[in-house]
Amino acid sequence: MSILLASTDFWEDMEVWRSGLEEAMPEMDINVYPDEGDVNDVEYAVVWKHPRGILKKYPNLKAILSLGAGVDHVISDPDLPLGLPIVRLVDKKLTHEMILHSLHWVLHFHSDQYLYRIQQQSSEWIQQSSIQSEDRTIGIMGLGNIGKAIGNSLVNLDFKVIGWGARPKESLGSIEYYCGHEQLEDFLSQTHILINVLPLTDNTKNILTKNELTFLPQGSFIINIGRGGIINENDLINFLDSGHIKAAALDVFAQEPLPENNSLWMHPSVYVTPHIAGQSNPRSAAKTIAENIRLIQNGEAPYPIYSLDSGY
Ligand code: OXD
Repeated sequence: MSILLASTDFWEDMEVWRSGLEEAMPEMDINVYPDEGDVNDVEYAVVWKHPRGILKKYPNLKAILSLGAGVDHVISDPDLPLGLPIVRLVDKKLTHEMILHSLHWVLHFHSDQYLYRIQQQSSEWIQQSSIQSEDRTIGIMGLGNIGKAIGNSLVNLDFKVIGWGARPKESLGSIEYYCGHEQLEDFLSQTHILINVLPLTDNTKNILTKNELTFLPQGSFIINIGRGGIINENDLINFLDSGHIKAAALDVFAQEPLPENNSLWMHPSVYVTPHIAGQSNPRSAAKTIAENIRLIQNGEAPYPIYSLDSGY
């Protein structure tokens, strides 16, 4: 019985993940691809952008667990073995990082830091009049574990927070919730700072094109920490050029790494970060992954399992 760690992205971190998992599950053999050991022994694949096609090599595979929050990097493998549970990573350290990243940009835009930076370049001393946090509406698209946690931390700072998602939700405390395409306009038209946390699914792909971006109030901001394919990048650039959207902090892109010649790199109103908003923390995430493997071994369901129906 063994666990296989496989990634094409952060090879250099794989030893850290291995020792985290070894500590949490000393009874297991843990290998790092391409050193897979006996293929018949591999029961759990723990992956981030694994080399395409490898997972069908393991006849006794019981589950695929993601090293990150999303699983689009798993399900996009055309050779994925069918019928196995695919387990997302919900880890409190990762959620915490995403909260911090979101707070950073919300505060940056809310308190005009982007403007003071521009003013400084021409030695301009202009005091912008400040807006109270309760008069600023932050709209969050994607109210899963991470979106909710970000929303609650902004509520605690007195921002008005509203949320949007594809499916009805139980009460979200003081976060007013908008649901489905019919309520998207209502949601967007009140949103001064939009935070996208949505996963990429057939339903969310390109959900924000010029038709929807028009609903945002003039001078709004966008923070994208969900997935790049959700916002049409050409339409976003046009809205930034016209000033309808004042600035965007983008951590995720339709193509990653962001190609060198992509105009988002040089756009004066765009802040690019290289998909770092919620980096998995091997020390805490290895424990979460180990707990899920134990649940499967005991015949119980790991959490959360990717659902084919909802696409995440
Ligand atoms: C992700 C992650 O899924 O960084 O994007 O965890």
